[in-house]
Order: sequence, then C-alpha cells, then structure tokens
Amino acid sequence: MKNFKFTLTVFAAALAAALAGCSEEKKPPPAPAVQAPPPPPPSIEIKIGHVGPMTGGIAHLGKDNENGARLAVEEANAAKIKIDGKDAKFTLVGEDDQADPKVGTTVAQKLVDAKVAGVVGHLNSGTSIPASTIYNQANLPVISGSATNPKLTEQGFKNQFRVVGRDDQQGPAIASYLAATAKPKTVAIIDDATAYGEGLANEVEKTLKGANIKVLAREKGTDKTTDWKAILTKVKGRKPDAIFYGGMDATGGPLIKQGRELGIKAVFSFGDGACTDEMTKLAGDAAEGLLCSQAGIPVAAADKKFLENYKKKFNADPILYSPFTYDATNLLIEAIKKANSPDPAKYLPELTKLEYKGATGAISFDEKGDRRDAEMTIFTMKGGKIEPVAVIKGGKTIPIADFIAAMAPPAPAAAAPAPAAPAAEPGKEAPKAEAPKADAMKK
Ligand code: ABU
Repeated sequence: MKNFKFTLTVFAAALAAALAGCSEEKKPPPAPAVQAPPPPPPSIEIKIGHVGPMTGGIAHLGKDNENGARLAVEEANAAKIKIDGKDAKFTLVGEDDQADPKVGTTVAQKLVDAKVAGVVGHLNSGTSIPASTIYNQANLPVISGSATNPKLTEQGFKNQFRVVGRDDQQGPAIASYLAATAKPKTVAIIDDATAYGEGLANEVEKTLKGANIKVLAREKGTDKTTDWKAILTKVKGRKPDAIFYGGMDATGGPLIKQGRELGIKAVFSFGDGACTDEMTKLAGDAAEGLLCSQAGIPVAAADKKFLENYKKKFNADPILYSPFTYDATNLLIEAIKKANSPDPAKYLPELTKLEYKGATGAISFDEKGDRRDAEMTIFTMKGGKIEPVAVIKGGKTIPIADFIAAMAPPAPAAAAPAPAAPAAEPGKEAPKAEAPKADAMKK
C-alpha cells in the first residue's frame, strides 16, 4: 500500500510537471517593443503675398493676377522644394487693395506684419507707388506683374521690381502706331485721373505732339466714371480724328459705347488696362476697330504649358497679366531657392541677378528693377476679340505671327516636318502700318 501511495505521488508530480511544461510551451511569444513613428521631416512655411483689387470694377483683373500667383505657388509645392534641408511649404496670402491707394498702403503693412517673404503686386500703379514705401522700409522684395507707371521704379528702391514694361515705352508705342495707321490730324485725350491713366495719357500726348499732331484740351473722369456723355459731347464738338483714353476696361467700355451712341466716328485707342476682351461685354459692337496696347507679350504667346495648366485649374483662359504674376511669383521662389533661404536680406541679392526663362520669355532686371528689353504689343478689336497685330521689341516692330513662331520651342531634331507655329492666332495679317520709329521708344 505504501509503495502504491508512493507510486501515485510520483505519477501525480510527473503529470503536474508535464502539464506545466505544456502550458509554458503554449504561451504567446512576448510582444515586440512598440516602435515610435519616425519624426516628420522638418518643414518650413514660406508665405508669398499677393495684392490686387478683388472687389470693385476691375476685380476680374485682380483675380486673374492672383490666379497666376496661385498657380505658381501650387506648382512649387508639387515640386517638393527643399530650403535649408527642410520641406518648403509655400502659401499664398491674398489681400484686396480695392484699387484704392489708401487701402493699398493698409494691406501692404498687413503683409509686412504677416511676415511674408515677398509680395507679388499690386495690380495698379496708383496703389503700387504709395505701397512701395512701406515695402521698402521693411526691405521686402516686391514684384508687380502689371503696374506700368515709370515712377514705381524711379524711387531708388532696391527691393522694387516689375515684369512688365513702362508707360514711357507703352505711350510712344501706341501713339506711334495710332499715328501711323489712323494718320489723325487732331487727337482728343481723356484720362481717369489715376497715376496710370494720367501718366500714360501724358506719354501719348508727348509722342503725338512730337509727330506734329494736334492734341486737343485734356478731359478727365475718374476710375469710377461710367457716364461719359457730358465729356464726350464736349469732345465731339472738337471733331477729333482719334481719341485716346488712359484708364481701365471697366470705364473704357462705357466710354467707347457712349461715344459711338453719340455718333463719334473717331478712332478710339486705349492702353493696357483697357485692352481686354471685357470691352466686348461692356461695349459690344461699339468696340470693333479699337486699337490698344499691352506692356508685354500677348497672352496668346505665353508658354503653352502655362496656358494649359491655367485653363485646367481655373476653367478659364488668362485675361491680361496673369502670365506675368505667375512669372513674378516664380522669380521670388527661384531667388529663395538660390539663396537657400526665404530671408529677404539673403535672397534679394539673388533676385537682382536672376536670368530666368519664364512663361512670358526671358526675364532679368536692370539696376532700377525694370524688366530688361520688355516687349510692347499692339492689338485691334476684331469680331469681339482683341487680336495681337504686332510686337515691339528693342525698337523693332515684329508682325505677330513671326513673334509667336520665334517664341515657340525649336522642333525636336528627329521630328517630321515642323508643325506650324502653335499660333494662338494663326494666319493673322501682318500690320499694314509702317512701323513705329525706334527712336519713339524712350527707354
Ligand atoms: N498697367 C495697366 C494697369 C495697371 C496700372 O495701373 O499700371
């Protein structure tokens, strides 16, 4: 019995040990140590300011300018640029200056306080000039894609640039073309009393007088005038052969419409601010035959990729100066890349010496901050569309088809016969007028 008990005890102990062993084997393996996710790569936010009128009569132009800047910022983010070893995240800080000089200075200060790295704008000369003092005090680089009054870059500010031409180029260009094509004996000049409208009208007057054309007494409205009948009635009585208006499309449209309604037969001509297809919406058939100018290449001659991407993103075609604000934004980004820093003190020296191939052609700045060798384009309104006729560059007048062909990239070497130039406006007639004289180009 004793032996049996002993045997049973030994058996129970062995069984317990075996069971214990079994249960140890079935235990799940120890959980691996939880690993912390890798830290996100260091990033840097770089703010770019854009200013223009987002409300009021020329909000369509302000929005067009802002779209150009926005497209450039989005493309830069997609390109995953690194600045100082960090992922650069560009953001566009948009402001509305309402095309009002006072509001312009207020929003300029707002952008300085927001610590933007640079500014694209303003659209108007009348806002750009007073705002430039604020940007200059903050040593903040600013590039306008549309302001054409010479004073902007005549103040000796090292931080101020523009990527369009100046009105002391544009005035002689449109006045010479008007003189050559319409051959007027007398011209009436009206302006909107803004820095741009009045300044451009003065340049036109100088050139016409230089060509021995009689310039009649100046008439003035404002940048909000839409009822021009009293002024036009006075002008009609003076029987001008041509009328030049210095102002924007929102006021130029009613002006030409009411002029025709009053029976004025004179040739109308406008500057860049009123050289848009908007004229058709505002004036209808009355705008046919309008002569006008832009202080740069025509939109149709801008880089094809830019035109496609703009259309894709905004479901609309660029109106006037968005290819230029696109380039202005890219110039800021390029200089930041070259300096490897968004600090204006570090990248401003890079900006001044950039040689950049933009959507509007080759860009570099002279010592004043003006675009070197800026083009001027002459347009006529035909069938409800403003159509480029000729580009004036370096004192030479180039028929538009030749200019667009020269802008197009060369055909690949192995390609079959080169396709016709990607003409925005194929088969356009070369200008029949004699070319404006090279010496009419002041700058
Ligand atoms: N250059 C046309 C419109 C902008 C400006 O005021 O200069």
